[in-house]
Amino acid sequence: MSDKEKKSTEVLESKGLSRRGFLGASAMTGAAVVGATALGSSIMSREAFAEAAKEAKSKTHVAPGELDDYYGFWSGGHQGEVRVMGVPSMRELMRIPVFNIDSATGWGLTNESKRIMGDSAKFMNGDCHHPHISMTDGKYDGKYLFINDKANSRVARIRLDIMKCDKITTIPNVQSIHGLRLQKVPHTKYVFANAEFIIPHPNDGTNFDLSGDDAYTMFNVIDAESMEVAFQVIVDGNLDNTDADYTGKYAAATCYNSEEATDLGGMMRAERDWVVVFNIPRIEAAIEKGDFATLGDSKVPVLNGRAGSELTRYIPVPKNPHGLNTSPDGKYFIAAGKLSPTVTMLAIDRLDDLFDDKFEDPREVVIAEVELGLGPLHTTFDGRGNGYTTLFIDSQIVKWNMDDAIRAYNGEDVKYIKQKLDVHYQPGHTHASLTETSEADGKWLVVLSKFAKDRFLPTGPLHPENDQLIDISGDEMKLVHDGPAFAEPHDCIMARRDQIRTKKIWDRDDPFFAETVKSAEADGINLTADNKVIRDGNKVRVYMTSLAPAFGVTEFTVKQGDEVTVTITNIDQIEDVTHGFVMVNHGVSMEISPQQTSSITFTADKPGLFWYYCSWFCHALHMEMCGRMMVEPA
Ligand code: K7E
Ligand code: CUA
Ligand code: CA
Repeated sequence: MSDKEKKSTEVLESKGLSRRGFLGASAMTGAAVVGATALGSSIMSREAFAEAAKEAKSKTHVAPGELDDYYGFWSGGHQGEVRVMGVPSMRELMRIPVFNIDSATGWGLTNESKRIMGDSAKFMNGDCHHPHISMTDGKYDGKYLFINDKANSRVARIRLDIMKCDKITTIPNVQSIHGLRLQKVPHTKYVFANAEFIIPHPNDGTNFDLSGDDAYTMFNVIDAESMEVAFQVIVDGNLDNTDADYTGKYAAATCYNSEEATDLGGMMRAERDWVVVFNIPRIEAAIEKGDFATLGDSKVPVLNGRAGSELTRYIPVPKNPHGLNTSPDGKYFIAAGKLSPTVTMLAIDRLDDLFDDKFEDPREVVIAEVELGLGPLHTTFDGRGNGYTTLFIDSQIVKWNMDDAIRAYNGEDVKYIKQKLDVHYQPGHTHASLTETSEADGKWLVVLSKFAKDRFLPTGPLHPENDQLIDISGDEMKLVHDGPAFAEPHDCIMARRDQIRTKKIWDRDDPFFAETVKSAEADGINLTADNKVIRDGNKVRVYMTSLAPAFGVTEFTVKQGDEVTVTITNIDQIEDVTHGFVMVNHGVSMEISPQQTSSITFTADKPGLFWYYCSWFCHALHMEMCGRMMVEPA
């Protein structure tokens, strides 16, 4: 401990508070700054601290057997999955593997998941940032959740009725899908996905120059049902985050590299970069008219949306802007300044005039640009007219009133900043309950802090992050919970629990494993009844049922070098009775939930006897649920 720290600990202890207690108390009341320098003025009494802690506990406490009010979906960042959380308990309910390989469920190992991953199944990593739930009329419809993969330029869809990924699309002609949002109105027909990095076209190794017109990145729009890329729009600069409006007409994206530089210094040169607005009906009309080109082998319509095009408008905003968020009243696109201490509010109802060239200066759509603090990254809303913006450098979340911000921008003497609350530490995204919909309910706010430092038991050089839960239902923000998170939930989304309707057991005709059912039928197999081994040259197909606590086939024989496909149908009808299948020493593992069919293919490359067993605890005799594969030498 340094002298300074020792001193502060002494002072704290003399006031009946530990350093840790001080951190907690200060955070809970939103009082002043954390740290030894701010001692004295902001210390609560011991009683007040105990009272605040008790209140916080009662707010987030979801007793054993009780259910949370909200589903939260957290991105898993460069870990590649989506995590399902209960809010306000912040309990982790489930993990949905998407861009990663998952040993428990067999994601990335089973034939069903490999089919969904398609050509990109060869990649074992992903980097997901932005999970978003499909909407109808500006409200969550609970059908799908979409998420980007920055690492391998993909967009995935999760079916929320089964909480499994059912489609993954690699976006052609671009690198690194980052910002992702959905069309809100009339329904999520389109997924808007920003590609971040500028690349040469064609990118075939003949040209590495990024300065010419044949180097660019694109705004990508995916059909939410088919998951095919509907169109791509060439832009100037690059693209970071995006959001859509509540008319279905506009999407907007931040650009931090208007300089089109390849180095850090260059990307920070300009005082302003921009928000680019996309006019969706005009783009659709241009495609209708055949006003597009294609690139290479891709059939996706590519349109020119560079400055001067009728399809886009470029609005200068300061400086390396990052988050782009639509207020739930549908009035504003709000860009967070990142290298500028400001947020810029763009009036969506002025965009028609902007596109009709009624303004000399595109900055006419800027209705306010106000200072909030250092390093503003993302904004969320309570549905009562307030925005909440994370301040990365200040390690704070700032609550500000949008109407007051506009009045202040117009010269009135109003305080638009309502409160600043310390968060721990360096927050990125923030998300309030139902905030991306017209139903923003102003109850809970999650702040996803990038650094946990000393907030949890130490875990070695690699620390968890810290997802903090803040009660925003009253006038004051109150920090009520710290939740450690593994790398790196950039963003999360919360929906009311009644908005998500899940299946209890699988339907036998579920498309998730329909291909597997089809090929079994071609083998003359009735999956829910038959236990059979079919030999087809050096391919062996083993079909079996599982019913707790036994597999339908408990021994089978193959030849060394055979390609073996094991297809298992769980004929248990009881909710929660999931079986697993692990073939020892073969890298084979998968989940088979009630009424599900799962299959996995491997090579029996070693002669000998190999046990297989059930890996999901299903029965008192779960350990006994096993069988043997005999591999005869070639
Ligand atoms: Cu701010 Cu990828 Cu949404 Cu991270 S991005 S924080
Ligand atoms: Cu079947 Cu454990
Ligand atoms: Ca810049």
